[in-house]
This record gives sequence, C-alpha cells and structure tokens, in this order.
Amino acid sequence: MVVKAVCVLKGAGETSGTVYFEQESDTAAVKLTGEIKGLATGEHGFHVHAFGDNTNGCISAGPHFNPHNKTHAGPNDEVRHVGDLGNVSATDNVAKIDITDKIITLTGPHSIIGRTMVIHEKADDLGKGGNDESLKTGNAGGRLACGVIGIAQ
Ligand SMILES: [Cu+2]
Ligand SMILES: [Zn+2]
Repeated sequence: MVVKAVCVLKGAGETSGTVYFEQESDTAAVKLTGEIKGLATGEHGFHVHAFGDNTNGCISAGPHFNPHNKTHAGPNDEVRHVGDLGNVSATDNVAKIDITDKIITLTGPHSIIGRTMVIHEKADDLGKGGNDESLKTGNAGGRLACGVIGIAQ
C-alpha cells in the first residue's frame, strides 16, 4: 500500500516550503519532492528532527531523529542519524527537492510521520567538519523554517 505524507515548512523569516513524501511499500525507499523558497543561494542542511513539537518555533523539534543512537553523517553514509537527509541546494532563492532515501520510512515504529522537517541556514558538513558539533548537527546553523510531517490524502 502506498503511503503519502506532506510537510508545510514555515519560520520566523521569509523561508517557506512544501515537501511531499511517498513510499510504495513498507520496505521501499521514500521519495521526497517539493520546493523551499526564501533561501540564500547555496547548500542548506535538511533533516528530520525528533519531535513534532513547534510550540517554541523550530527549536522545539529537538535534535536530529536518531532512534539508533548513531553519529551525524550524510545520507549515503552507513552510520548516520535516520533524519540525516544531507543538503538541498538553492538557486535564485529556491531549492527544488528531489530526494530518494532508503533509511527514512513512513511506516512502523520509526516512522517519520509526526516528526519535524527542518531547513537550515548553512550547509551541513555531513559529519566531516572535524569537530564535536559536526558529529551532532553537521554545523548547519540556525533553523530557517520547519513543519510537522503529516498524513497526506
Ligand atoms: Cu536539522
Ligand atoms: Zn544528524
């Protein structure tokens, strides 16, 4: 059965976007599509954070979603946070999202539905920054916009 989810990202500034998620079966990769606008040109860290809580803005979403207690890395690394989707790249203030990921899932106990997507101010160094913070957050800086991932129709 196909599972679909959607996330509307908003923040304190001008950054906003919509991301669509689709998974063909429990074991299939998740496809992400959509667009985030109001971004400076270049790379921006893009992650699933642990909590679907935006009570105090994007900061309430907590750290990267990391149910297996691993270190931060890039989407293609074997050891990574489940939420580590790497970077999206903005041109003319817009990042087009086109990601396929085999680690996140929309089903089961580690489903990302009900958690938060965050788009960051800076590039994610994918755990290769050579400092402690790199292995936690990728030094991606502030949270420009975020939204809770919900069930789509
Ligand atoms: Cu993040
Ligand atoms: Zn991470």
